[in-house]
Amino acid sequence: KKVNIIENDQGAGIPLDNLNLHLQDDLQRSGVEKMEKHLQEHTDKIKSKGVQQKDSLQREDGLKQSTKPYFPQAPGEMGRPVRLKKLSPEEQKEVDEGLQKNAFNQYISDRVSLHRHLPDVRDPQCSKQQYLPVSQLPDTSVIICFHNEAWSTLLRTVYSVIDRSPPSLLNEVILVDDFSDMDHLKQQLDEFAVKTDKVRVIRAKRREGLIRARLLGAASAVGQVLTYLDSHCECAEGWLVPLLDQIARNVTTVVCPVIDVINDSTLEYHYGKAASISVGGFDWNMQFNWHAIPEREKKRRASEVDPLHTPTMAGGLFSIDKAWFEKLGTYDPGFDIWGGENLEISFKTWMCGGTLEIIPCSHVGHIFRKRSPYKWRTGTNVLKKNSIRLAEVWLDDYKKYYFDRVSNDLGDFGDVSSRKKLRQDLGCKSFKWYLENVYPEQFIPGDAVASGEIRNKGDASEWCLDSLANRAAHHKPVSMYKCHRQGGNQFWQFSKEAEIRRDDSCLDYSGKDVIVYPCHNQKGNQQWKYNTETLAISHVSSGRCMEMSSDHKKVIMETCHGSPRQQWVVENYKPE
Ligand code: LR7
Ligand code: MN
Repeated sequence: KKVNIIENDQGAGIPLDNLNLHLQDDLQRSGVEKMEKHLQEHTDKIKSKGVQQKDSLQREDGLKQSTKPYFPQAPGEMGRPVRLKKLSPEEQKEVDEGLQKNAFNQYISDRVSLHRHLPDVRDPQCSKQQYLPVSQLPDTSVIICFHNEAWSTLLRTVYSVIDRSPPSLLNEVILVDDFSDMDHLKQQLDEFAVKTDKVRVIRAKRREGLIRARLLGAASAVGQVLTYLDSHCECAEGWLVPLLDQIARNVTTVVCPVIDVINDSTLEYHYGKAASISVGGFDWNMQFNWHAIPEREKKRRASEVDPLHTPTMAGGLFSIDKAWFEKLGTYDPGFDIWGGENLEISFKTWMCGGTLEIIPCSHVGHIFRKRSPYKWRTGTNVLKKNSIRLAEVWLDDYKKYYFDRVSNDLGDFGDVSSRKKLRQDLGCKSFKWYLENVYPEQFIPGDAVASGEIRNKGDASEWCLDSLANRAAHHKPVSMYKCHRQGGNQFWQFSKEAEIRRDDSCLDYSGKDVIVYPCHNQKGNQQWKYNTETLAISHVSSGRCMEMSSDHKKVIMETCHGSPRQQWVVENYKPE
């Protein structure tokens, strides 16, 4: 059977009985009584008034809920999770293929309405925010770049924009095809665009990568504001006005919605309270990360739903005044495929006179996935090259902390002279200013006592202390791995405060494993001592010594006895 997802206005477009999904079950599991009641009321309203629905947060701005009728019981409605029943081997095959191609559950996405309703995820305090009338707001071109996106996720992104944006503010939706080869993204997509009056498709003539694809979109956009989205998003009710309002007040303000998580295996739409929103940071691997709102920022704002200053943005979802984006020199066109551009636009915005904010009353969902499903270029480390260009141009002397992370092996990163000139012509502030004023929480590795690998002397001295670099590795035991001299997961620093750390992650021992834990600056379980004569690394409060396990896999803590497996060579150790 073929699922008709093209004209999918009503539920999944196929009779519910034929769907092999745990519908009733999902309603009970996630909905509890509140959801059932909400759905019932919603259905009654639709029945009694045709399809018009009043939104409690509706204002004089033409904002209204999607007016499509819907089946409350349809899969994924109101952002509920969809789970599959036991599948036949053929169905399972289809699920697996979808996962393989997209790194999210396409099988489920294909069965969720392209116009599904979402709960109103805005904080109740948002109804008190005052926005300028629509007539005083700039209009926007929404630019969505994709390389081999699934049909249902791409179209759901587009429809969520059209269904939930005041028509007069939505100038156009530009779909930039970054040289996809999937069939449905060819003629079928052109035909779709022709049928709508707002959607345009432009196509890259070769694989450009998402950054140059975004520049292609910007070059042909006619709206006053550019709004970028990934190709697997869902804009929630009321998402656009709070973004444009903030730009209308000051064109140098760059704004991001709150990014809600759409689950990659159930398509559930998750959202949290305004107080639990995170702000963006970065580590010295030049990787973006999330943080709790700093105290200074909590004090600065009158309300939890006021615009939130953020040192960096995640990258994919934001609005920027088109002229301001151009003044800032858009993105470095030397950035290939993916990555680095999010930090570039963040640093530039702050350093060159603008402000970067997260707008708590604007929500957009994004399918977060655990791996990248498409091909990158082979032969070069694209992300590293982008990050080196970024550091060369924007980090001043601080670039050395990143270069340490890649063992100062810069390779060929191309020519950045025109980007440096751009920075100079704009008269942007220093990176030091940025760190002191915009991101004072950032750990600066400068005064570390040691930086580099930590190599064990036992069993041929081939084994190094190793961890996973990302935050997800927090609370995981640190382990041993063959030394590779590439920095990364084997890069450690001894801080003056006697921690063994990388960025915000510290080695922590509380009696069981040595784990990677957020640094707390309280010494305690995070205080270590290196003895340059015995080469022992000891834990101050327990008095035990770090030892490599006999299978070279684990780090164990033992009574100190000085055997080679308790001896460590700490690179660049220079005690004060
Ligand atoms: O070669 C490519 N060409 C493309 O057009 C590679 C990707 N793309 C498209 C792709 O189809 C997608 O729409 O670019 C978009 C981003 O790629 P994803 O979705 O594979 O990666 P991601 O979600 O991890 O992307 C995050 O980081 C990127 C690189 O820095 C971009 O900034 C993305 O926009 C960004 N996504 C978000 O900020 C959403 C929230 C994720 C977080 C944190
Ligand atoms: Mn994405």
